[in-house]
Amino acid sequence: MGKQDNIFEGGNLSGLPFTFNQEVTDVFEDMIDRSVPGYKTSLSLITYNTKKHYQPKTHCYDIGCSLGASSLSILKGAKDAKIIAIDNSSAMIEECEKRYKGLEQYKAISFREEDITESTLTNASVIVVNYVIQFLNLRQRDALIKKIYDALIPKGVLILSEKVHYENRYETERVFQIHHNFKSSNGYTDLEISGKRDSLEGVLVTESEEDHISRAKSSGFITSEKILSNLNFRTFKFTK
Ligand code: GEK
Repeated sequence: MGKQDNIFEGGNLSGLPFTFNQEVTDVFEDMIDRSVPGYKTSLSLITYNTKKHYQPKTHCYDIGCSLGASSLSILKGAKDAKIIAIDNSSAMIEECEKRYKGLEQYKAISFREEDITESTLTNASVIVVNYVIQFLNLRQRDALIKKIYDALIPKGVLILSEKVHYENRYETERVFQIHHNFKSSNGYTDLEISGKRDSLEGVLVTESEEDHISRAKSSGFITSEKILSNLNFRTFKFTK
């Protein structure tokens, strides 16, 4: 576990947009755990669904792997899987290499510093995208979900987690308020919360639950299931 997140203690002093740099990498686990309700449950669901859907001699992908938490969850579900973990943050990938390289129990995971919009994906039975496409532009999201569909073998699954908003503005505001309280109860001050929100403006762009389902359907996925709903965060399982 890394350091405690106090990056926005003074608000967004520099006015800079949020990036996954060294400073964020150093506190990432604390940051995601205190900011994303249901994060740990999403990891358990990855293990559970990998156990159910992994098919031997196929790849599993962890797209936007950060520090590899989803990769470790995949590995718990399929001990003989070959896992390819991709992230375009050099700080994140360097930290993964430092933590896991050379350790026998993690040799199934290969970490790649790559922009996922340019990666080639093949022969997969399980692809995990845990809170990542919210950082891509809309055209890139369409192309990525289609690329994932094409890379999956029949009965393969995409497990997708995202922050969402509601079509109804009042519901968005209501849940936004409860999410704010969730972060406060995890020790963030109002200044920290608003500082991070400013820095994420235009960087993390949410869509509605329906947007994600309709994108998956138009990419070809046959079934869609909502497997986790916690405030304004969702996890879906889409099956080919
Ligand atoms: C987890 N999945 O712990 N190409 C590759 N990586 C990208 C791209 C891109 N174009 N855009 C963003 N990322 C993890 C948590 S965090 C979620 C994922 C969050 C990467 C980015 O560098 C970061 O590491 C990750 O997506 C998002 O289960 O911070 O809310």
